[in-house]
Amino acid sequence: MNIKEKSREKLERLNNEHVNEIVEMAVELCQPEEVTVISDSEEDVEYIRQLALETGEEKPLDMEGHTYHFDGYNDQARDKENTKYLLTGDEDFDLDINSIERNEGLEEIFSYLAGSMQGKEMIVRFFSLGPSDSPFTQPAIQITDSSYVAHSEDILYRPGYDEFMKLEGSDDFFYFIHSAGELDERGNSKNIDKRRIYIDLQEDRVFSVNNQYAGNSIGLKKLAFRLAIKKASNEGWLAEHMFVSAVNGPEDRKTYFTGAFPSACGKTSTAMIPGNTVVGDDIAYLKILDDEVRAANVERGIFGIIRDVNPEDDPIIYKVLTTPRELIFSNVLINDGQPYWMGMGQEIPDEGINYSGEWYKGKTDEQGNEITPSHKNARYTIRMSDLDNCDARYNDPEGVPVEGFVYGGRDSDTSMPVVETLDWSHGVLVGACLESETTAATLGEAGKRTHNPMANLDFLALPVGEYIQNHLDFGTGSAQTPSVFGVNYFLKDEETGEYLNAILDKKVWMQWMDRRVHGDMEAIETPVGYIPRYEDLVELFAEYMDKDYTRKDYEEQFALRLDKYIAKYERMAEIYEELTVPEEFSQELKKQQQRLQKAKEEYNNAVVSPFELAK
Ligand code: SPV
Ligand code: MN
Repeated sequence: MNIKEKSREKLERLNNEHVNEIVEMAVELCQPEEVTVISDSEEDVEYIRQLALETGEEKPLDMEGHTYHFDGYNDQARDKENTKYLLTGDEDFDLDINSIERNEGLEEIFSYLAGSMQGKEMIVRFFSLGPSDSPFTQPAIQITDSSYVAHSEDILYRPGYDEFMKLEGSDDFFYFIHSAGELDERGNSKNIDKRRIYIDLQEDRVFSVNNQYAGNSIGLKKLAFRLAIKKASNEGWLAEHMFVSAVNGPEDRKTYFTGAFPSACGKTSTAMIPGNTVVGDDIAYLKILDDEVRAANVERGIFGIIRDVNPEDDPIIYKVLTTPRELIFSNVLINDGQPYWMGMGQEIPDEGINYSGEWYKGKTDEQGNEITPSHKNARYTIRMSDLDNCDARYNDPEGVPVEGFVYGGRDSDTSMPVVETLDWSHGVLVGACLESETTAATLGEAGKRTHNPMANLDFLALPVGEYIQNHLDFGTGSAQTPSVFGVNYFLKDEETGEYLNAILDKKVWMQWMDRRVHGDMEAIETPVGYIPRYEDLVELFAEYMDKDYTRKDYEEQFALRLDKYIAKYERMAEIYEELTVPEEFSQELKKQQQRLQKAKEEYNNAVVSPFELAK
């Protein structure tokens, strides 16, 4: 095995026996042809950019700095089935979270990793999750045989070699060992049936093999996130699937919010509301510092869905994607040195190269399904600092002060567009009762509701009751507890099936949250929380949307759909009765049900007008 002299020196300089042991273990197991250790120097970062081109994992496009990458045809999203926690003896996570007996899992994944880097170069990189030199800093090592993974991580995460110097030999870091495994003629992972992602909470490490899609391969993204959720719970802080962004309120007032939404429920679009500024779009660490709740973006980049990014709906991102800079497109259509994607607001060619190889319009797969020109989960990888609306404090080592939490699901017939919860523990209830309806675009029955606590179901690394307890404790740990809001952008008219809100109405909801946080507007108390007064929305819609907000709009959107709410909380009670949850939480759920029952007796109606509630 060939470890280059310079690489050896870089390891020696860290003077950390734990790092050395891990690198040795990875080398012995994966048997790479050579090992390259990457520091934070520009020379090393450039080495990886070039390597990605040399290996062909990325190819250049006509636009300067732009490259594209393809994942294998069946490797286009997170593999939920084969992502498992390694658990021992009597450990068990509820909510059907996948796990495997630890020794059995280690044995299996080691057998797939054995010799997986033969003939390949093993890259060892050091990163900082969260800003470096900060109370949020979480050092992490990525070991991978994929130059695309190593390059993506450079765009998405802060460099961390210097953080490892500061560790002074400690083992307080995460590490990730990834191999794409054997490759086919297109350079894609061949043994998809042996794709595994195994999370070892005991050792703060994750092994990932036979895959390339970033959600599976990039240790620092959803794999580190799972380790962080567990660590946060042990240490009394939060790791959340949340955006962080600032509402620009009256007189240049800036108010920071964090928000959790299941996929395809408006998370990125909320973070990117025109006029607001963005700190992060995917994962936040929240800690109490100086008696305030502060949030930091774990990442410094965005791995975003490219579908429907066009000059009309997403002007800021569109501009980034169409001007020279370092960025990676994945799983889009390539034709004559140009990238194309669905919904880009421009005609797409009838042929080109895509994730299926040579592509032509009408091409079908083996099952006869039409292959779309770009995959519906095709993505771009860019830096936060590329965005015109990047918040000035996106890299602040102290984080940003959070004054409101937002939880949103996809709900066609129950939840109001915006509600402020009664207090923190009611907010925890609303977060823990998030549901999302499947759309025609996802597999399975359309309109089916799935329960997704805090939009974090896919990443929970502990029993949900412990996770909820940590949330309950966190809110009371600072002088100023953030307000908690529920939003729903997907309410429909029952008869016509039309959405009751316009896409950008969320801008008004966020402004209302800003007014509420600062005590500038009163609200109406209802059994499900505080809702806006009609006259306040008239004012906000006029100011921010230049729109007449009618009594009819208000009446339809903010009607209290009592029977539906009662049914929702019955579903939730059924789920949570089966689980071990904190008594405070069970009481909160009961109180919610009782308030709804009481309203039902009082109004004796399935639906109550907000004008009625205001009386
Ligand atoms: C998500 O699916 O929530 C993502 C993309 O942010 S992935 O990297 O696949 O997790
Ligand atoms: Mn995500």
